[in-house]
Amino acid sequence: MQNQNLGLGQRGVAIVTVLLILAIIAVTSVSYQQRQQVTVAASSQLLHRGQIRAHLTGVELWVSQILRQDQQDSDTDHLQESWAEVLPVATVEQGQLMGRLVDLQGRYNLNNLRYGQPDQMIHVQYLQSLLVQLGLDPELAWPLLDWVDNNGETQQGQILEDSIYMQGPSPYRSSNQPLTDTSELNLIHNWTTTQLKVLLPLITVLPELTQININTTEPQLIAALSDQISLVQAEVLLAQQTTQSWPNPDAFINSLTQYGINLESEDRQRITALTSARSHYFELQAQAQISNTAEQLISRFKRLDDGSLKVLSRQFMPAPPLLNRPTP
Ligand SMILES: [Ca+2]
Ligand SMILES: [Ca+2]
Repeated sequence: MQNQNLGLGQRGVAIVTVLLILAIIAVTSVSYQQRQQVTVAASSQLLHRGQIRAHLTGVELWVSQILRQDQQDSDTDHLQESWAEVLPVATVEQGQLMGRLVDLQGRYNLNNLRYGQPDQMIHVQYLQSLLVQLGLDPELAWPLLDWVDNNGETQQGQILEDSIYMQGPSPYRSSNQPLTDTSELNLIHNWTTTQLKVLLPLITVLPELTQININTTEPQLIAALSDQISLVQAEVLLAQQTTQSWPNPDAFINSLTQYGINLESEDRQRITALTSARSHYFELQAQAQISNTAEQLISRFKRLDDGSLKVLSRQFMPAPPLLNRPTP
């Protein structure tokens, strides 16, 4: 009887063990399948990223050819040219692609405050006019000038710049060199995020003195050129950017008379110094998507005299899905 009970007990243990093994196999199997799915998804995403980068690099090569051809075909740059056309969402192998070129000289280069010597004050005064146009404090130009100039004393009051920047909870020193990125502006005395939000669409930082291209710029930058040009007049002037262009700053100045704007010779000289109808610096903004993976490429480059491009920076970033989005 005792042996019979022992036998039943052993069979019970054996059944439980078998069930336990089956349960472990089931769990292991599910876990393996899940791991396999994750591995497949990761491999797939990696493959898609590689394809996306190949497409985006292809766009960069394509725009470099367009800009080289444009250099051969024209002495001016304006918005009716091929380079200025937005590449709409296009279907490529297994995905979509879009992009556009932006003329960085359509914006004001803040490093002109550093590179603009000996006519530095022309640039300080221009930036102050632009700040006023945007409803910002024109005095912001001074801490920016101190940040980029090559000495350690403030322009106003001759205080040591570092004495301002070393007082905060995270002390740092004044840069005393040209800006390398607009994000640096957050570090400058009295410059705030709110002010930057207004200013950023209209400014850039480039590695040499540059002029504003009158054919690709914005009304606020034109109105800041002279007290004689109102924002409304600048908007009317630039409304024609898509159908006509100016071959040089003199032609632009002469066209102002049609609007009853007669500039003093000092204003004419300043506009001639600040503007141009030719651009050397461009930014490519491109996006590509394959399956659910999307990436953005921001490339900044200088077009050299022979038409070739020198890349200043190239940044790949994850991007939200491209489909059903407006152009960037
Ligand atoms: Ca051109
Ligand atoms: Ca300084």
